[in-house]
Amino acid sequence: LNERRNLLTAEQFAEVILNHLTSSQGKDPEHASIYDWRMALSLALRDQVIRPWFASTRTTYEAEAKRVYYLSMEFLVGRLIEDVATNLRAEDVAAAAMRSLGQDYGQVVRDEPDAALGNGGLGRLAACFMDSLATLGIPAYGYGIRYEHGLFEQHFKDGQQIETAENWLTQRYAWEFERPEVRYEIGFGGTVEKSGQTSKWIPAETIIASAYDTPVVGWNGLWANTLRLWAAKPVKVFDLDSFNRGEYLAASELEALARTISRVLYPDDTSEAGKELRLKQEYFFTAASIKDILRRLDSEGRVVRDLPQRVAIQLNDTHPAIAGPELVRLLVDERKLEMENAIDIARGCLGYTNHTLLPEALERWPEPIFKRVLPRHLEIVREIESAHLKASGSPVRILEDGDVKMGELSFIMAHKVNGVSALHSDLVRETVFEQLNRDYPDRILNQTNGITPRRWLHNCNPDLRILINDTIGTGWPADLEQLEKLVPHAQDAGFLEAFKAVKAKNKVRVANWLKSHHYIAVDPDAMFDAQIKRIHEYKRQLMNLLETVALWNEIRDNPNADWVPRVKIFGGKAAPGYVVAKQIIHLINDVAAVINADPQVKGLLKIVYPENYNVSMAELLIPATNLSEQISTAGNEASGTGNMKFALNGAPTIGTLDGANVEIRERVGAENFFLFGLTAAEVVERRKQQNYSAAAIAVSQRLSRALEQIENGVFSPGDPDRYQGLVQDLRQKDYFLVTCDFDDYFAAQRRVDSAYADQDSWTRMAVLNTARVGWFSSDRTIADYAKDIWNAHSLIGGARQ
Ligand code: 26V
Repeated sequence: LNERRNLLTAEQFAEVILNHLTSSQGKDPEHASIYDWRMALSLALRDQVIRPWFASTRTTYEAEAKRVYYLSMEFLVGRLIEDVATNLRAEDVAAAAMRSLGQDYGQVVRDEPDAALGNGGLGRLAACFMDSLATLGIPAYGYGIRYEHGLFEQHFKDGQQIETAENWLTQRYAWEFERPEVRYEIGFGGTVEKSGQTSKWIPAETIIASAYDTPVVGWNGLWANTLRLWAAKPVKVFDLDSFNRGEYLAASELEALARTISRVLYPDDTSEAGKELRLKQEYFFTAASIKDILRRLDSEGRVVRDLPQRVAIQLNDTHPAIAGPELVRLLVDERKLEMENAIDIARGCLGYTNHTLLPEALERWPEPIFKRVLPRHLEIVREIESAHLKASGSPVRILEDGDVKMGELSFIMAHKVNGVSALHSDLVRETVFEQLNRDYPDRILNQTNGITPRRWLHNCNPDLRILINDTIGTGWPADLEQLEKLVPHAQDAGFLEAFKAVKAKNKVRVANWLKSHHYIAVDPDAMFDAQIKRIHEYKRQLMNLLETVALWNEIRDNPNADWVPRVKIFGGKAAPGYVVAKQIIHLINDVAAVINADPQVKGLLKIVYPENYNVSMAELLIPATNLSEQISTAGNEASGTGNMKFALNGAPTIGTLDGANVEIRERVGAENFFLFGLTAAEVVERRKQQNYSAAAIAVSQRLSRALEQIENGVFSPGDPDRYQGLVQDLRQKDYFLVTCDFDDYFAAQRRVDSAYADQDSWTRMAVLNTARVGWFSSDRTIADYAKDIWNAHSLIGGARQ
């Protein structure tokens, strides 16, 4: 196994880079741009991944090992240079090589655009899972879509969000290999031909799914898996006849139409779009992946009866739910299995992860659309439904109210269904799938999310990495619970001092970046309080902002009190069609403009909201944060993973008992977590009461005042009515109970202030957060999926070295 890594010296590596600069980029050092250098470095690193990649394929084949297929509409990968370099343990060699070539390694690293093929938590989780699958040496493929345009770029104009197309593929993507020979025809529409017992789907249109492979290397370079992304291409690239007739647009129309399927990532992660194109995207990448899986099975001389022993297919939410009907279709229509047998075989392979309970995010497809795009699959869904009704006597249907319900379909077609935190899995059992849980009592299980410690500590927080290495050794990146060994050091004044110094340095780094990239001055000695995530009502950025306004009032009323200086950092995008979320963004920026210009709170309170939050920005901000805001309405955040990233980097949480916050608090200790707010059960009860928000506002002076200021235009003097609607909703409905939790939140923030004032005890809290969250490594999560759902195994003994 150790032969897998090709350890080069810095000199040798520099030569490889230089070779790529000339041979791959066609430049000499005198004329190379930073892009050329980045390509050369990336390709040189990619070269080093090939050996473990091939060796992993060979090992898997020889061991006849079961493979895991992770089907996900989103992979929010971010940058890869540092990730690959550190996993190969070649970061020093790479940096030294670049230095010897006269290049600034850090600058080249930061030149890489994020691969932003995801919206948020669900997509980033898929990327962390790919890292852990490779680190654990589990044979696996990630399957997804090679979007031409990733998540839109966010700009602010007069405080409002403007979206522009993201364009990562205008530059070559250094990490991928195009596989023109791996292509499948994917059909849409058409009719179903019957003859006797057999059915055959005759699609009306066909496009090509074409594979692009990115190797994903694990820690220590011992194993590499493949992320295979599908691009849509036309069957016929160009219509020469049209061209010759002078119809130039028509000549390329086929190509443009086909490519539409993989053109753009859907930017809405809550409201069910119900758009035909989205269904086509889902079927496109799922069908290509299933064909690829069966082709591999065939090539290994296996029969489809072996599928459940050979193959585990995990559905990342319902987006690839059509995998069930598609696999059944291929087994029945093309391989002539009996329907019920085919359904059982498919179920033996499939697992389904639920990531949200929000009703508007649960996918349902109107039957007419479904039938138009996938006529044969609709028939198969009916067969699946009858088999389920017959076997279980359950009243739950897949087809209901004219819709195909993808959650029910996924549940019924999967042998295991999991939630993503303990609380969320309980709610999955008790709410959306209550009846199905009774029908299939052993199907639901929990798999609490995790994060990769390589990206989210080792790489993003180099000074903390060094301090931890010096204190407990270097075993932790592959065995994160070793961080427990830091616990005794929480009593060591010298260690606390060093830990605090790391945080201070990271804050200076952010302050400098805010100055140079956003022209904002912040005091690095102030508390950095961050809420960075998608803008959603249930995440309650609005409550955070109201608390900021109330604090502003309080400081102005008592300017001579002992205030703890704070910088409130917001980051995040709103779905382009989510009007309320966009108003919240506008309001954050409006409030920031007023508060930041107020001399009375200068040095005490500041709001910063850098535009275009993404994975790379998270890597910069998280290590510099003192306080992590995880304040969703209990029962709504399935897990959260940002919460884990902050705790790991020494930022205690202010939060509700929601998602994985519950488990984080249990592990770090209640005394190291600032808890407030209604519980999930209390939220349900409160919603039954009449006028709960009016009642909550009536008893809170602070809240009333802040709401009045916002609705009277204090923060929008040129347009005083701007936020009437937003505030009216809080007064009259407030579905997410911002008003009900406000006072408790404000009080918790003041407990934070006092705790922060004692810097020694605050740092001790921060250390204990880092020390006790090792369990939230995605290595643990993946090991548990492998054991409880996939029955898949590691093919490397010594990953933890
Ligand atoms: C839904 C839809 C609906 C149709 C349009 C496109 C689209 C895209 C994504 C989604 C599902 C979003 C669900 C999601 O991201 N859930 C988050 O998953 C994280 C990983 O498990 C978890 O930590 C977050 O709490 C949860 O909100």
